Amino acid sequence: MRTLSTDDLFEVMDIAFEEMAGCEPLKDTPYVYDWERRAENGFFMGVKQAFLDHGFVVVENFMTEDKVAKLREEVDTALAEYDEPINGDKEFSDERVFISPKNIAPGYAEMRDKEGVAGINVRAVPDVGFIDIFNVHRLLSEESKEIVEEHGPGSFIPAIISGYDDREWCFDNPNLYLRRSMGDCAGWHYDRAYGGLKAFVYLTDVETVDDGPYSYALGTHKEEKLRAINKKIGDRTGCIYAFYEFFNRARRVHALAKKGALILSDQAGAHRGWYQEQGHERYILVYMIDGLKNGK
Ligand SMILES: O=C(O)CCC(=O)C(=O)O
Ligand SMILES: [Fe+2]
Repeated sequence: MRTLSTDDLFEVMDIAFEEMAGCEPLKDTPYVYDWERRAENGFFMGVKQAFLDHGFVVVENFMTEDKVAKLREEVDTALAEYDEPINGDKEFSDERVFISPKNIAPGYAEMRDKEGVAGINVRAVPDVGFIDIFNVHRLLSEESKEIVEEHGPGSFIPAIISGYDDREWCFDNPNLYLRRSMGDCAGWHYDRAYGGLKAFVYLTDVETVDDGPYSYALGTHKEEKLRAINKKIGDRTGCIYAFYEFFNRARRVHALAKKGALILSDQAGAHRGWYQEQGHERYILVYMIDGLKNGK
């Protein structure tokens, strides 16, 4: 009898978990589109269908290179200005929390949720070194604020997500993620505290897995039973994020794309940032999109 390798064993377990949960098979709808082909028949319906089927869709060339460059330049300037550690949030941050205006020192959740506070936070375990810039628009020029607006709430995204389910969607504060040489980070998870959608725009080329792409397990957004099984395992093992490690690996995709690409993602599905190699950096503009049910 052939002995199973660890990889084989995990593959068998992944499939067994899906069968136990009665998952839908992976759909073959394409999940990569090109904004430059938006005038072609079926473009918008294609993007919409992909998002429904997979909970994930990539639209390349969504932001032009000059606009990406402008945002990058201003973000880098802002980062260089906030080099004074102010406060540490024990649960989610290491000791480097930089905020504006400088006399307010909120914690992670407050910066995430509070409109008007631009905050730069460096995360602690399990995302050591991960930099969040909350309310990034507050640090930008009027021209760049407009770029942020026109690629989020002012773009085609509201039309794509309207009728997605019974929730009403509203754009929350824009954020920016920066990861540099982050070999380790949180594993596969869903967003427990934040069950909504996110739209990401890459501000760096993320063309190989070494760049630490955003990664997604297609179709897992709809698999409530599978998510519940995973949650139980995560709770029992003391995982501090919302564990969603077990799914058929055939579903796993990496968003590999040049700067300017848009990724639309349902955060109820299994996702993670991939491991990054030394010397690689990744900037992402992030739109949080909240789902309201009956106005709540
Ligand atoms: O791309 C990453 O680094 C992880 C992002 C993530 O988990 C999220 O935005 O919810
Ligand atoms: Fe997440």
